[in-house]
Amino acid sequence: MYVKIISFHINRFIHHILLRRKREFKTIKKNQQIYTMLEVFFAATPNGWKVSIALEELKAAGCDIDWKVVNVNLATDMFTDWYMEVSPNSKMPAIRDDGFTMFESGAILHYLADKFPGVLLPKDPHKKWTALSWLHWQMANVGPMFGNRLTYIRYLPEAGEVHPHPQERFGKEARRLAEVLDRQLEGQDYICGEFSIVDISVYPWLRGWKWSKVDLTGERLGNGTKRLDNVLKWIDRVRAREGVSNGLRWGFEGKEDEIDKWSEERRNSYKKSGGNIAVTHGVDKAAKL
Ligand SMILES: N[C@@H](CCC(=O)N[C@@H](CS)C(=O)NCC(=O)O)C(=O)O
Repeated sequence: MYVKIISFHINRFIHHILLRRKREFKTIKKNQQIYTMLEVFFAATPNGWKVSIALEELKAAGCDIDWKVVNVNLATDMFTDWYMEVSPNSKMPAIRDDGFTMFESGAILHYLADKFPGVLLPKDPHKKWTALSWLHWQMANVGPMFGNRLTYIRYLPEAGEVHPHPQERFGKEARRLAEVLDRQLEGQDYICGEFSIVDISVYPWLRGWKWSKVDLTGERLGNGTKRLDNVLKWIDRVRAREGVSNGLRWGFEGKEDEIDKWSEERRNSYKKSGGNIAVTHGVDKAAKL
């Protein structure tokens, strides 16, 4: 009899502990609001900052959201089994929310905006779909063009490879996209009127225009090249937001003075690791196909 009672209590105790552990990873109710534990697979790059900025913007808007940052190493983690389970395309960022994994920054932004309706995407259906057109525009154009421009103008030369044609091609296309953005910003503060995941997706690439050598002022290109004032002002406007400011801090903890002006050491380390990734991941992995 006593044995039965004791074993009943032991079982209940174990059950209680297991349930508590499980709940820590689940969406739980806290003060009547949804409390979310989210893991963010992050590195301090434009695609990584899209997620950090979105999360910090949600927090700044009063959403009850919490997260855990899992810092990933772009050079060594991307092709590991554990990371490919989270991000099958071997790229950062990725998230795991209550055991549910997602990759591709645009999809992650849309997911986060959907989770907290009315904060980072307009509620009006037409405005929302217009914003999503611009989000896809970013994903298919701005990210790849600015990314390739960086690779060819900064990273590959560091690894001893200079390819003038792609340097020029991606540079011209990036500048053209900045002109599209300048026209879209005419007469409005943000890309789709109100601040949204569209601004969050485009900003991390545009803020680095000097680093990717995409001439927004027209001073370097000359020949009457237009100064893209709408874009330049928008960059400052977005930068001034509390959520954006907090999002850009990720990866710069203790070195906040480097957020807007990278030290020589950081620039060299980005060039070096960018060069290594461009050579080894881009060429070796593709060659295995
Ligand atoms: N379209 C993807 C692009 C992600 C991407 O290219 N991420 C880079 C860092 S910014 C990366 O993971 N690079 C590692 C590699 O190419 O091996 C997205 O937006 O999430």
